Amino acid sequence: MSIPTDVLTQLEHQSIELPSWAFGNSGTRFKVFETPGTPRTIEEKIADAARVNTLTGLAPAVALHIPWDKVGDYAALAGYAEGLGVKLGTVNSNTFQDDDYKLGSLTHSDPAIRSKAIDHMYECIEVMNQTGSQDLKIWLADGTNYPGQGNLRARQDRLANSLAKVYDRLGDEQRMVLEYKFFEPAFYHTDVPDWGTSYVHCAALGEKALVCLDTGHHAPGTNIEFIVAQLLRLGKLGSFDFNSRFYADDDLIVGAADPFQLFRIMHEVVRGGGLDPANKVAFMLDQCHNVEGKIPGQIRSVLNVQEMTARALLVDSAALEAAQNAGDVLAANAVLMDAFYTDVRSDLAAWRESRSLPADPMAAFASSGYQEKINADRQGGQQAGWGA
Ligand code: LRH
Ligand code: MN
Ligand code: MN
Repeated sequence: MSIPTDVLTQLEHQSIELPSWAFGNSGTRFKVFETPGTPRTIEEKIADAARVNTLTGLAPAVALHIPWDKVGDYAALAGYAEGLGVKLGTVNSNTFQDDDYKLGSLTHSDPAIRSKAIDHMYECIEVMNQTGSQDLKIWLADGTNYPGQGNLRARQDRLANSLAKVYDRLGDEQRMVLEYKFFEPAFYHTDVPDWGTSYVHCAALGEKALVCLDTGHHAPGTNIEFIVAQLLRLGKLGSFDFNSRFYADDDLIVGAADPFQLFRIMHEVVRGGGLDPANKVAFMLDQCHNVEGKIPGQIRSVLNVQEMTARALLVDSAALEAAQNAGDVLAANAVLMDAFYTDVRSDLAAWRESRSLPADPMAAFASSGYQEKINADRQGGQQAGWGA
């Protein structure tokens, strides 16, 4: 079969932001493996990300993490990125690697520590002013390990208060995306553990505050596509952090652990208008490549997202609706499964070639000599951030 033109047209606008930290060395708490060719600077991370975009046409933006990607002149960094054909995207805040934040950041009981965390968010907004980025991403490690350790309700009140101060600093075109995660590093309670809590805060803040859904941040068995449908329905799905997981926050290649789940998520994205640029849903990867090559790991990831988007776009929505309304359970399920089981890889390869992109970006990267060159040129690469 060949993919209909209207599906290809929708795929043309797809863009998936890459995390700068995917290119740095990372690992587990047991070991961070050194990888040849690892970037030593943010410029080198951007160069690697730009390479993914050149080969796939899918990744025109790079997300920064502050302070991991701190530089003196962000406007110059944006110019450097543009020279390589990419933009600087989401600015990720980091209030999880400073001793002061051991017992919390935006929720801390000490006003001085809350102020320090708020000032960090202001610093990130200043970076956004210089890079022209749209989104400030806030993920908090805040939480407690033992019942009684903290006042759960007072922490929510302080969180609301701190977030309001950050929100007030946002420019007209800027947004805040509040990421939730059910546990880790806190093991008893987390202050933003689920989409509902993120939604409650975002709804109170206003239209520039939206929920960030990291696919690895749910309890096993959670129906993530339901959350996608609900947030799109509420107009509050701001962004995705895509990755996949077998156990917890594994940060594996998106679509690797459960391609069917990725398909179901993309089906709800398509159905809820999430691919329409007017709805401004930002698609980002949040992954770490501990044992596999980092650039090919990112290429594989964006191709997986594209493939599952294409399959989701192939769902015969009229037939699906008719079967649903007729109460024909198995026919409705069959419509969905027909699209999921459709192998779109050769069609997408041909389409890439028609747009002067390599038919097989993985093979094109392997034979390009880029990896060999950076292996030789770069000595002493940086770790992704944590464990550094
Ligand atoms: C937290 C998280 C968040 C951080 C990133 C490094 O687990 O998903 O998005 O910024 O990892
Ligand atoms: Mn994340
Ligand atoms: Mn995570």
